[in-house]
Amino acid sequence: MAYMMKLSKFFSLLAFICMFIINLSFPGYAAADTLGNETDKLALLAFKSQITEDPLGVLASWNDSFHFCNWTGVTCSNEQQRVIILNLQGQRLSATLTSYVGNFSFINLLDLSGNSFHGEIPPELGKLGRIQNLNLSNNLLGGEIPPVLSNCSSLRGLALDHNYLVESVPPELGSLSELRKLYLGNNNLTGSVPASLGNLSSLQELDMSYNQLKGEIPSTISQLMNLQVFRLSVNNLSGEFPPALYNLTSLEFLALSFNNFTGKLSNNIGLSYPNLQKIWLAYNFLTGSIPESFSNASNLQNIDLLHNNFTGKVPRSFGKLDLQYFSIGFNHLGSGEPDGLNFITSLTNCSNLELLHIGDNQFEGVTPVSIANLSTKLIEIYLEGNQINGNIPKGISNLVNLHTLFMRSNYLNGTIPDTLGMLSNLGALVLGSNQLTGKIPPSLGNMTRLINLFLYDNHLEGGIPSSLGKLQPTGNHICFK
Ligand SMILES: *[C@@H]1O[C@H](CO)[C@@H](O)[C@H](O)[C@H]1NC(C)=O
Ligand SMILES: *[C@@H]1O[C@H](CO)[C@@H](O)[C@H](O)[C@H]1NC(C)=O
Ligand SMILES: *[C@@H]1O[C@H](CO)[C@@H](O)[C@H](O)[C@H]1NC(C)=O
Ligand SMILES: *[C@@H]1O[C@H](CO)[C@@H](O)[C@H](O)[C@H]1NC(C)=O
Ligand SMILES: *[C@@H]1O[C@H](CO)[C@@H](O)[C@H](O)[C@H]1NC(C)=O
Ligand SMILES: *[C@@H]1O[C@H](CO)[C@@H](O)[C@H](O)[C@H]1NC(C)=O
Ligand SMILES: *[C@@H]1O[C@H](CO)[C@@H](O)[C@H](O)[C@H]1NC(C)=O
Ligand SMILES: *[C@@H]1O[C@H](CO)[C@@H](O)[C@H](O)[C@H]1NC(C)=O
Ligand SMILES: *[C@@H]1O[C@H](CO)[C@@H](O)[C@H](O)[C@H]1NC(C)=O
Ligand SMILES: *[C@@H]1O[C@H](CO)[C@@H](O)[C@H](O)[C@H]1NC(C)=O
Ligand SMILES: *[C@@H]1O[C@H](CO)[C@@H](O)[C@H](O)[C@H]1NC(C)=O
Ligand SMILES: *[C@H]1O[C@@H](CO)[C@H](O)[C@@H](O)[C@@H]1NC(C)=O
Repeated sequence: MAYMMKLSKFFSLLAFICMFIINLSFPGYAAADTLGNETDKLALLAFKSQITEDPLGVLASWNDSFHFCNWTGVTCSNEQQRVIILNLQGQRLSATLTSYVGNFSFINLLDLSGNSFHGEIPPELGKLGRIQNLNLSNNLLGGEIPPVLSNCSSLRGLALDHNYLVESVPPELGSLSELRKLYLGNNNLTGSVPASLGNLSSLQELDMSYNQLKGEIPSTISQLMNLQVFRLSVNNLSGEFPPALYNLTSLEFLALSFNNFTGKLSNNIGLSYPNLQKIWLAYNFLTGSIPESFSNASNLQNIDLLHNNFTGKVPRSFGKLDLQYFSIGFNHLGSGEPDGLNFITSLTNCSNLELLHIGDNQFEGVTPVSIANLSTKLIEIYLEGNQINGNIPKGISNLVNLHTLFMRSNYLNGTIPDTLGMLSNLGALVLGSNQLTGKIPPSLGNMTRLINLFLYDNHLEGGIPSSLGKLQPTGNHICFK
């Protein structure tokens, strides 16, 4: 041990002596540094020379009255006075990106997001060996993603989303072993999801939604053990719901809506994702039943399974979750089950529920009166397009924050409860195509925010109550016939 200490002391001393010698024998060391920061200044001036619009005048300070390290958006390292940050986020600048940006060899953060940069991404960015965050999101950039960005081996965040990028995602990006966040969404990317992305072992967030990616999700994705956010909505992806996804146990947000996924969900899906908060699978071709195990994902708040081919009963276990958003409309759920709506009673435990969409399914039976005990935070309820019979429960008037109540195209009978008039926030009341009888309650005139009132195709009688005349201003759509 003592021997080791001595040895390490010896090496420190040696290092010190060496530095001393280098400084003595290479006075050019300092000169090279001067040249270095001169390079940065040249690059900043080249960057500025491309700017065609600067409505906020952010680059006004970029002149010789100030050292470039004091120019707006520029941060330098203290000692060497090299640019380490260039942050011009949201400054409404319009320009093409000069290839000189590749000369900021000490840069750590380059954030040009939220401007109007156009043209292509210069491949010279691949020279930025120290860059940790490159954010070009929300611009007008076109062309391909330069594969050479994979040379930026320190990258932790790469955001190129909300541009007009085309062609495929370069497989080379799979070598960015430090990458935490990869945002490529809202572009026009084609081709498939590169299997190499499975090598991004540090990845926490992957967003490639709103592109034209096709093919299957590669099974290598199962290696992304730190992935928390996985978003591929609005693409042309296909194949069975990828089994590889069940290995992503860190997932908090899974979004695959608007693709062509088929097949069933694993019965154990909820057990796979202890941290899951949101799952969006709307507009696919998923079949089978909705797994009961979702209730084991105890952090789940937001479920969107709209417009798939799910069948069978809705598990009552959803009441165990603190759901905010429960959307299972446009499926084939509830067929032939007279008690198929009983799960609504279990949802009364969800005290933060804001949206309930079970419309356009095959639910039968009477609306449970327990609907009145759902969360008063509810803003939207969609029950339309089912085979629901019986009365509209009076107690629905408890749901004082409702903006939207859709119950059209069912077999509802009895009268319209006059208590509905208490829903003073309601903007849309859609009860058309049912078997409602009796008079239109004058109390509906109390719903001063009502814009859409649809009562057509029922067996209502009597006139239109004069109180409804209060429902102003113009632009209201009131339809009785
Ligand atoms: C570059 O750095 C050197 C040493 O820190 C300094 O003397 C010189 O003024 C700097 N040049 C510019 C253009 O900032
Ligand atoms: C440099 O910019 C500052 C701030 O915009 C301005 O006050 C100054 O007049 C400019 N100097 C030159 C030489 O343009
Ligand atoms: C930047 O400006 C501050 C004061 O405005 C000054 O103290 C500092 O020396 C300037 N930095 C450089 C690198 O010129
Ligand atoms: C990227 O790295 C490769 C291999 O290390 C090298 O040949 C190439 O010149 C680099 N490109 C850039 C733009 O730095
Ligand atoms: C990029 O910048 C935008 C704001 O313009 C921000 O919302 C986003 O989180 C940034 N992305 C990364 C990966 O830093
Ligand atoms: C993608 O391409 C289509 C046509 O190929 C075009 O209509 C659309 O605007 C493009 N979208 C983006 C975000 O570039
Ligand atoms: C996805 O489904 C749509 C609608 O059925 C179809 O038009 C499209 O060709 C499908 N795309 C793929 C890649 O399978
Ligand atoms: C998922 O993990 C299990 C073990 O935890 C492994 O046997 C299986 O091969 C993995 N699946 C995929 C698609 O990687
Ligand atoms: C899924 O539902 C759609 C629309 O309801 C239907 O056209 C299609 O045949 C169904 N597919 C399967 C596999 O059930
Ligand atoms: C409404 O329909 C239910 C079941 O379909 C029936 O039992 C009930 O008598 C009907 N009530 C009225 C008022 O028509
Ligand atoms: C609602 O309207 C009815 C009839 O138009 C009226 O008698 C009643 O007082 C109103 N109720 C409230 C709470 O405003
Ligand atoms: C770095 O940028 C390139 C353009 O990509 C220029 O051609 C070089 O002259 C520049 N190098 C220096 C030292 O400024």
